[in-house]
Amino acid sequence: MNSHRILVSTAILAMAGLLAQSRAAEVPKLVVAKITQAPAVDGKGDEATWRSAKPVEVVAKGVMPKTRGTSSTVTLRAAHTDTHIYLLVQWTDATKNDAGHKTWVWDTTKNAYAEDTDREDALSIAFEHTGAFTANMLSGDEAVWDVWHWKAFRTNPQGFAMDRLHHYFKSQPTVKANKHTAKDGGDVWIARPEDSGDTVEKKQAAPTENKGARMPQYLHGIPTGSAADVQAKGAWADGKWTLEFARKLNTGHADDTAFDPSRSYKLAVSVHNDTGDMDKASGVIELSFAK
Ligand SMILES: [Ca+2]
Ligand SMILES: [Ca+2]
Ligand SMILES: [Ca+2]
Repeated sequence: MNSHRILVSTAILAMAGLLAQSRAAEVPKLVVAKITQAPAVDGKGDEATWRSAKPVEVVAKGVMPKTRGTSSTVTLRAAHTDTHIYLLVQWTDATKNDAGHKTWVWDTTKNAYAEDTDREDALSIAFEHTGAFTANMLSGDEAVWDVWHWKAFRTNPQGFAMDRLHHYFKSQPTVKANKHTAKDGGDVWIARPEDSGDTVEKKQAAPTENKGARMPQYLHGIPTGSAADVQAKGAWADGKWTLEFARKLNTGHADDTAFDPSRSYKLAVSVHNDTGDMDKASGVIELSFAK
C-alpha cells in the first residue's frame, strides 16, 4: 500500500469515526410533555392537549429478508399527567389490514380447516426494562424489554395492546423460547410472555367439524391484572394508522417498566404490515420527561 493510499484510508477511517459520532449524537429524542388534560384513547390525535407534545419522526426500516429495502415513516408524540403516560403514534401503511388473522378456512377437499393467509397490521413499542437496550432483537445481549404489542385485529377492538416482555437469553432458558442466530453468529433465545393475568387474545384450535366457511383462530379476550395495563386504540385513514396508548407511569407490576420522570429511557418501535412476523423497526429513541 503506497503512502497516498494509506492517507486516503486514514481519511476514510477518520470520516467513518466522525459519522459514527454524529449518529450517536443524533439518537432521536422524544420529550414527554406535561399535560393536565388526558387525551381520549380513541385513535384520533385531535385533542388540543397533543399540540403541546413535540413530534419526533423516525424511519422504521425492513429488517426481514422479504422487507429489506422497505420503510415506513413513524411519528411519535408523548405526554404525561401525574399518573399516566400517553403516546400518539402515526405511521404510513397503504393498506388497512384488521379483518382477521390466520382465520380457519374450511377446505372442502380435505374436509378440514386450514389456516388462511390473512394477516393483520400491528405495532410494537419496546422499552428498556433490565440490561442493555440496543433496539436489536438479535444483538445477542441478555436483556429484558417491556413491549406494548398492538394488533389491528386481535387487540384493537378491545382497546388494548398485548402487554408483554421480550426476554433475551444466550443459552436455552427453562421458559418457552425460540432460538435465533445473533448478529455475531451465536445463539439468542427469545421468550415473549404476556404479562400475568387473563389474556387479551384467545387462540382456539380449528374445529374438527365444519362450523362454517370461516372461523376465527383468535377470539377477543378481556385482559386482567398486569396484562390489562396498556390501553390502546388505533384507526386507519388515508394510508396511515393513528394509534394512542395510555398506561400508568408506574403500574406496580414487576413485568412493566416503571417510568420515573427524573430519568430517561430508551425505546424503539416496530411496524408490521399485513404480517404476523417481524417487519420494519426503528433504531434507539430516547424518551425523557419535560422539566
Ligand atoms: Ca384521542
Ligand atoms: Ca397494512
Ligand atoms: Ca403489565
